Parts: sequence; C-alpha cells; structure tokens
Amino acid sequence: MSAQESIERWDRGEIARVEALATQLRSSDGATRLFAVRAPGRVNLIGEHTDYSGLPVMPIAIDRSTIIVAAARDDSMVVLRNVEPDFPAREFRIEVSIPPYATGDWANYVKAGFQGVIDHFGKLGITSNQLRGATMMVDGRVPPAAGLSSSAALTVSSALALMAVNGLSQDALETAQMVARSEWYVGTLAGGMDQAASMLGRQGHALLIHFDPLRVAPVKMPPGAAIVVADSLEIADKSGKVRAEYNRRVVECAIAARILGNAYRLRKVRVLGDVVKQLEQWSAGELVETLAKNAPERINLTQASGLLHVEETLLRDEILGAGARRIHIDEARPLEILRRARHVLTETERVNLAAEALASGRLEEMGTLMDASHQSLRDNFDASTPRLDTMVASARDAGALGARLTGAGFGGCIIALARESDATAVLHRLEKDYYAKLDGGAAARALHTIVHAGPGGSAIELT
Ligand code: NG1
Repeated sequence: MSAQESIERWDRGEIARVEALATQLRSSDGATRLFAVRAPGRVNLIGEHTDYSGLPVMPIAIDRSTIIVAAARDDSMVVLRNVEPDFPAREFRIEVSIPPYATGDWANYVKAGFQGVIDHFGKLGITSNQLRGATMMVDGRVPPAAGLSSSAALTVSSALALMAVNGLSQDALETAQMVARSEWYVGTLAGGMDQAASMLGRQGHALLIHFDPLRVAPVKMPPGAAIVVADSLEIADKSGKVRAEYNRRVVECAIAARILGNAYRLRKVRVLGDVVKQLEQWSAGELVETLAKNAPERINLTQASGLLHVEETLLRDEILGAGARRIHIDEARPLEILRRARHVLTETERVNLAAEALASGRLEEMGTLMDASHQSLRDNFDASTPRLDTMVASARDAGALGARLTGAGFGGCIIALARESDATAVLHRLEKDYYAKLDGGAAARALHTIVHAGPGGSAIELT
C-alpha cells in the first residue's frame, strides 16, 4: 500500500494529533525521518466469545484510534513516551524474546506487537538483531478497559510502527494474521478478532471474519442504521480477575470441543470450530444434545482426561499451555462445559444469520439476534453483569432494535442497534436511567455515543 493510499484513511483530527506528536519528537530528539501509524479500536456487532474457538465474528473497526509517531534509531533500543501521564515512559531493547514488564504495565502491549513482528519476520530470515529500535510517541484515544479493544489498537499500531521504521511491509491480511495471537504475550488466550478488525476495518462496513485461515468479508452497513456504544464504567480489567474468567471460558470450550470430537470420531479437534468444520451439517441443538449425552454438564480436568482417554498431564499441557505461558485456572470450581458450548454454538448460528440480515438491511432481524446474543452471554456464558443487563434493557425500552454487551463482558460497554432517528433517544435514556443513578458526573465521564465503521490500520511516512 502506498503512503498516498493510506493517508486517505486518516481523519482530520488524527492528522492534527500526528502533527502535535511529530513536533514534539522533532524538538526533543531532533528526529528527521518520521513515520506515523494508526490503528483503531473495534466494537463487535455479534459473535462474542467465538473467536478463540475458531468460529466467526462480525465486528466493525471504530472511528477511535491509537496513533504512534516513530523515528528509527541506530541502536536496538525502544524509547516509548505516552501523551497520557498515567502511562509512564519506558525503554527496552529489541531481542529475540522480549521479556515482559510486570502484569498490567501498558508497555506490555507494545512489546506484544513487537514480539509478533520479531517472530514473524524471523521466520522469513530477518533476525531480531537486524531490526532497528525506535523512539515512539503514543497517543491512544480508544477508552481503555471498556471492551473497545484499546489493547488491540496499541498492539497493532506498535507492530505497524516497528515495521515502518525498519522498512518492512506486507499485505494487511498477513499483518492481521501476524498479530492475531499477540495478546497471548500478556497472558490472555485471546482469539484474533480484535487485531483482525483493527487491521482490516473498512469504512461503512462491518466485517464478517472467519478464522483458521483468516478471511474477511465486508458487509455494508445498511443506510439509516446507527450503532450506539455506551460504557458501563464497570471496569473489565483484562489484567486481573477478568482475565482469569476469560481464560477459564477458553478452557471450558476446548474441553467441550474434545468431547464432541470423540463423540463424532473426528480428528485433531482442539476447538469447537474444528468440530463444526469437519461436520458436513450441524446444528447447535444437535451438538449440545450430543455433548449432554457424552459428558456431565460440569467437569474437572481429571474427569475430562478419563472421559477423553488422554493422560492428564498431556491434556493439561495441551489445554493450559506449557512453561511460562501456562495459564492457571482455579480447579476448585468445576468447569461448565455444556452451557459454554451452548452459547458458542448458538452464537455461531446467530452470526451467520446476522451477516445475511445486515447485508439485506433487515434491521429488526439483526436486532433480535443481538438480543438473543446478550441473553445467551448472560445465561449460558455468565459474562454479563446486572449493570450491563440494566443498560441493555434501557436501550431496548428507548427504541433500540437490539442491544447486547460487546467484547468479553464482565463490565465494559454495551452496543445497541437503532434507527438513526432513534439513536439520540437511546443515548438520552441511558443518561437518565443509568448514568444519573451512578455517582455525580458519570454521564460526563462515560463514553456513550454513536460510532461509525471506519478504516483499518495503516502507516505513512511524514514528509
Ligand atoms: P475485549 O475484552 O473486548 O478486548 C475479548 C478478546 C476477543 C474476544 C472477546 C469476546 C482480548 C484482547 N480480546 O475482547 O478476542 O474473544 O473478548 O468475544 O482478550
């Protein structure tokens, strides 16, 4: 992609942010050759907690982004400065395997993006000691810990910045694939939705994304439809308790997949997507019934290894990972496999229906599917909270066609689909029913707005 093509993806506000960062970098470091990259956050319209099972999702990239202005260095050091004073300056070295900072450090997401570049280009023969370091100024405007993928915006923009200062370029799909697993670096066994949306977003379109291999089909947003996003202000902090809940869901889904794989005598099943892809025809109802016949609703890893005829240590290594990246789950609580599989499989059916509904402008149907998604996330996946449920109900009462939590849940944002003419009423109702009942000033602090589907990440050289 040429610099000229990609600058068209930047809006005026972003260009002003770039100019401010570039001025600082020029005056503090005397840098002359500068690159700017942008990567947006995303909201997911439907297909929640399906990506790590290799099953489809349908997000939009949003018109809020992280921007980095970077200058190459002659050594392998990376010097990071963030415009946000809560995120302190950081320095580290590029090496084959970059050691992470302590959990929760913002710069781990930069390191995660870099590690993706190092691993990927390493396989292509470009070793880490050939990569130049960079001085980078970071300006993120995707609200953090709200389910809008501020982390993917930072990871993707960091990867793009390291590539840009080193003169590395490749197809956007390849970059999306390269960064898909980068959040494993920070200990979240995330699927690849956020990075794919951030990299491959398309103006005015939702993205129907399939995984393994990654494929993206743009679905035009119907005229007259508005997407409202509202932050619950309940912090879905992915570096703490929420990560444990998230990883637990990944494990629960992986066990359900293996039990189904055995029941249908399928080969090499790791995730529910492997089951669905190997069966010529399937329905969520039938698969859930099969699972119920072949395993108890709740199970622990020892019971699962018995059922699967796999040695327990092997099963643990396969599902929880090995070495430093091994994840910990609280084994005193049984793993809920039936309800989790019911959510993921019915959600997959909903994504497929939603893609058709949206493409043909059937907004009511799309809304109904979003409502059903929320109910399943609440009842089968235990990913909602009373606050998110209240907001979803308010949005529906105010005339939204459908509403649901978006992202991992456990706090964060809701999303509502409304006719353009009703969107403001939905926002006002949330202010009155929800924000007004929180502490003073909540409505002023909380992001609640209409978002538009914007373009994916890109890099330009500043002249
Ligand atoms: P959030 O919590 O919005 O970042 C997470 C995962 C996604 C996906 C959704 C649930 C990360 C970085 N992202 O999104 O991959 O699994 O939950 O659909 O953990």
